[in-house]
Amino acid sequence: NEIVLQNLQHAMNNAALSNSFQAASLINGNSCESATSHPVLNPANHDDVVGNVSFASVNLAKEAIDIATKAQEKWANTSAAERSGCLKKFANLMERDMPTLMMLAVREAGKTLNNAIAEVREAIDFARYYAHECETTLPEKAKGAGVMVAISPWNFPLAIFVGEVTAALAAGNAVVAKPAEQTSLIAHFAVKLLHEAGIPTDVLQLVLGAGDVGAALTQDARISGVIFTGSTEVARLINQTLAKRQDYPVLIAETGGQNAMIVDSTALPEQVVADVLNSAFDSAGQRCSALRVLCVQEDIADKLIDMIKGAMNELRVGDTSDLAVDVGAVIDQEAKDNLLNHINKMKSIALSHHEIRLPENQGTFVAPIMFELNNLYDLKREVFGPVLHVIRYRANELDDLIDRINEKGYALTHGIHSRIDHTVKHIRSRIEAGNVYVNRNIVGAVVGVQPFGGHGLSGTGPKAGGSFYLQRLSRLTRWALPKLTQL
Ligand code: TXE
Repeated sequence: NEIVLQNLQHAMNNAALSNSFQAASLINGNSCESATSHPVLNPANHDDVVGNVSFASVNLAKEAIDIATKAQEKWANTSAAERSGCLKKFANLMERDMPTLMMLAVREAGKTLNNAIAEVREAIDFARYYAHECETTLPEKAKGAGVMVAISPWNFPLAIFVGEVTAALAAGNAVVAKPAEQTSLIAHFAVKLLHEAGIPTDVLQLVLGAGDVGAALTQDARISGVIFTGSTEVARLINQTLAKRQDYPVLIAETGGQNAMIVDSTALPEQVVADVLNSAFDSAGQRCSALRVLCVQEDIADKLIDMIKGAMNELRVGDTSDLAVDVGAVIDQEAKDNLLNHINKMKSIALSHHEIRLPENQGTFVAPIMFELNNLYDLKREVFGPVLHVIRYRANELDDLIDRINEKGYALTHGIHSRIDHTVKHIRSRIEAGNVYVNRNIVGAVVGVQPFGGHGLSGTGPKAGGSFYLQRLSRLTRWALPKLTQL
């Protein structure tokens, strides 16, 4: 495994040397540079300039919708086999260019090498899965919904971007894609591959920019809907915009979580420790599915918390171009400032905390930290980084604990560690979640096998990588928007 990783690292280094990364919006396939461009810095090492990006104006965003609107019918009338063929070819092209895509995931988004491999594999799985769904489950009469806007975050800069775009294309939509401003380079690279794979340049437009550009796209009355992954706040704004319309636009939103893991006194401590570390600190905690609140039964709490502290001390934090590193930098200075703000507040509220030391560095690192809290109410908002909160509960407080977790309103991922079947069944039946993980780490989607998504404040469904996704993106049925209170 080590040798495979070293070979991949070598290929990535070559990809970095042979390419200079410039990204601009792709409107009808033309690269539209603006007067201002800005450098993209590696979050782990600000001396490493990964490339340059130029952002679109709101006018350019409108032009993208013009072109996509004209192209949609043509695309909707292609056969499922043709659309599927392009997506399969795209998957093969991602495999061909895996070292470059991984290198971008490491240097632009701060992924570890292992996470970068998983990222590219998930993107390939999404493309193949929706290609397959398009040919097998989508009725031939499905003609898409129209022009879909796909807005994606930086934390899975390739997998989520590709999942949204390929699903919308498979269902026969024209697509205007707006990736997160922090990870424009990898999205630009992916769109070039989609065009190379045969997706017509008028059917898929790439618009680069921040929230102002995203908002302009969602406010355009010509679009038929939005696929969004990101914060609950922005999802709410988009929902409000679309709710003003009379024509049932589609909204698929996948947002944040406040994910808990309940560990009872029968759990295997060694396994719990490994799963907690992975669930809370992998990707520097920047996963919507990451573990935020560990709930430990009182009887084993002292022992387990001590073991977690010991294991945390062994975590290696640093530049993810080093194969030995477990935890990389957080995405940017704003994310770091938000996290430090939360950490400072928590230090004055928490019963205790355990923080690991950071090595000297040039990047936006936040040291993994664990807080022990008196109760769940002390945790007000979602935190998006390497911060774990722990609370204790007594056996007779289990139902109350579940109620308090549910009251938070997020229903995304939760975990259970227990060797008693009855306890597992009981928690499962009461806890609100999109996905529940039993006696293992909390992970995200496994495309086609374990569709992923939440409800309540965590999203609208349908689950990504599952069989209803393409139905929602086609004009077969009219779907009401989620209630505003849900988001
Ligand atoms: O998300 P934003 P950010 C959550 C997590 C995190 C928070 C902030 O809670 O703390 O989001 O991350 C675009 N109209 N997750 O700031 O701001 C924006 O340009 C239209 C959960 O990145 O929601 C980007 O492309 N679009 C998560 C995308 O929305 C707008 C993944 C997401 O940005 C817009 C990442 C607007 N008004 C963050 N404003 C998960 N579920 O995995 C911004 N955007």
